Amino acid sequence: MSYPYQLKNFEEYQQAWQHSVTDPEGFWADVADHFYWRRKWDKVLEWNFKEPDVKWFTGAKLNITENCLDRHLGTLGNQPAIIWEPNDPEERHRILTYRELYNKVCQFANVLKNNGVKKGDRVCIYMGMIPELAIAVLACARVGAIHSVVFGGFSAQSIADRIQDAQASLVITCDGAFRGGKDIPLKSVIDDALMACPSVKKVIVCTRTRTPVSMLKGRDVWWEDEIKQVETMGNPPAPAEEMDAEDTLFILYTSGSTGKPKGVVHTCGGYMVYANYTFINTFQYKPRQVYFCTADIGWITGHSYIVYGPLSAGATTVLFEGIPTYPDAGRFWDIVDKFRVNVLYTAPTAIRSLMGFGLGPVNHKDLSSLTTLGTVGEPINEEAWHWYKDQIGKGKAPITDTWWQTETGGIMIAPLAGITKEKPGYATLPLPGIQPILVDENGNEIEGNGVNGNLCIKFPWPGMLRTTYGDHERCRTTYFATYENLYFTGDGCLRDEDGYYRITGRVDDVLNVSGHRIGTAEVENAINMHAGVVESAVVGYPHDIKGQGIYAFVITEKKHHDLELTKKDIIQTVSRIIGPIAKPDKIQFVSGLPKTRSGKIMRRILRKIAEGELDNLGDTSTLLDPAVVEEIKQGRL
Ligand code: 7RM
Repeated sequence: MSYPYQLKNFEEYQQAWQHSVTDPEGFWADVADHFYWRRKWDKVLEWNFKEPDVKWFTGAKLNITENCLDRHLGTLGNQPAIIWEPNDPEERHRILTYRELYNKVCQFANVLKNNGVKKGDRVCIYMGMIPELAIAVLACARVGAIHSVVFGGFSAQSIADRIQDAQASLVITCDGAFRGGKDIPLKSVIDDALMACPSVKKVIVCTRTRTPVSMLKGRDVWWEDEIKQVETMGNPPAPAEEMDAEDTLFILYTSGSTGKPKGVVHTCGGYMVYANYTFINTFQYKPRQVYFCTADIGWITGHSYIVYGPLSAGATTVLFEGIPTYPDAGRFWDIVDKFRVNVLYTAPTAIRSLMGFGLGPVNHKDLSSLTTLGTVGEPINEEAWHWYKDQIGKGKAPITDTWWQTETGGIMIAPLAGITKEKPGYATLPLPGIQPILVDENGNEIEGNGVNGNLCIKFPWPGMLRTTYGDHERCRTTYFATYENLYFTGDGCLRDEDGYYRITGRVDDVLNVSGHRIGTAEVENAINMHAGVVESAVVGYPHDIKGQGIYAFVITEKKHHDLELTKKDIIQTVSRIIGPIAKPDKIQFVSGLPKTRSGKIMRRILRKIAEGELDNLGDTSTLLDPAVVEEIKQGRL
């Protein structure tokens, strides 16, 4: 593989960015030319941000798996595609070459077909981080089914919501998943979820933990048995389904400011081009390098930068089943050492947490293979940035702080590693093809440098979301209605004197806890499910490791009960309704909440209290009951 569209120096970056603004269609056509299309496009781009209606590469036909697998077989057939590192370091790792991965994806594509899956069907995938997860994702793409991967940390209720919204007909899961010292009983969670999901006709269960499971006759089948079936059929070929560039590739649910997560829709052609282009340019990936992204495939980072970006580039991608601190806080460094990892892409929360263990777990690990470091998911504080730079990169590996979102499909603002300048805490400059602008509350563009505003994007890019599944109006109101003719990111942003961008965090009611997006309304809904709760309000507060912690103000029924027990119950409830990632860190019982005369909760005040900024709460005189603020301040945790 060579990457003719990989930018090599700052001049090329500047020229490419200019080109992408003056002639976006020409710019993207040049990139897209380097993929395998069954048929090329009639038109590069048609768009309006009003409806919105955005189409890239219209008329083009392709299958993304032919770009990730088939086209590499001749040259890279024996190269490792996936290196899998198990949770337990004592267990043997697995290496799948491009040919082996291709064969397995084809086999499982036939399994899907044998189980009635057709183009356009929705398939929910709920698995741990094992190679079969990547195989399942790619097999869906091969047969034209729309995958909806649900992170293994979500609860039965969350899965059920997502399955119902997408009307999925098939679920792929495992008996269980190993994560650190825990076994998560995935199949039993699925069984609970499916009680409320009549659309699901089949469940394919892959063996991992050998946890006992119950298999429902006529519905549940074993992955391994189904593979044997395909082998008995003599492993027939699995031709890739011909997809339109604008056919849906996948749905991925993400939290917003309302209580219900949205199904972000990505399409085959544009997403492929964008995931690949951003992978190659941001990380400056060179053929044969070993690349390790520590995200979970259940999040967009895993979709774009464990599976589709790297594989479409013929890269070697490391898939790690476990967690950074198991069996000890040196695990990432052991993996870097073991596989001679060149590019490491992780989250600030992981860096901060590992930093807390000191240098013991880092010392005596050979990290000399590392040429490039990346971060994603949340703002990185300077201390963590420098630790990453000095202790992990030994001062010589560039760091790329990548800003992007589930909705953007791929990296938007980031240094091109080693090519454009880096600045601690800054995502720096937009990739060529991306036109960010800052606006004030009225939607007026804020020009010049040394300014703060809401971050918007003013021109389409191939990886952007097309809709939110089953509810286009929601897509319009969430992203395209706040400011006319702009995509609104929900993030606040600073553009410094040099024109470099620094993301300051969400300006809506979305929290970012350890790089996971969680809506405050979602957590409130879950808390309110608890029988003793009357009302609640949730805000974020600065947390040393997680970035943000969850602070819940809760009104309970006026009964004599054990408040400590109620706290535990509430945490349990949130864990059951959403998943452990949404558990509140602090719960303060209050007798009332600060509300405006129209009954709207004044979150601004609660946020200030949670942050400990008690002296500057602003004007509270217009509140329905100003006295309640004093009580909340007194009881602050
Ligand atoms: C990739 C991903 C998106 C939100 C986004 C931001 C925050 C992501 C950075 C960042 C500061 C970064 N998708 N965010 N990257 N903030 N610097 N480099 O995380 O949909 O799950 O979250 O995450 O607020 O809007 S996501």
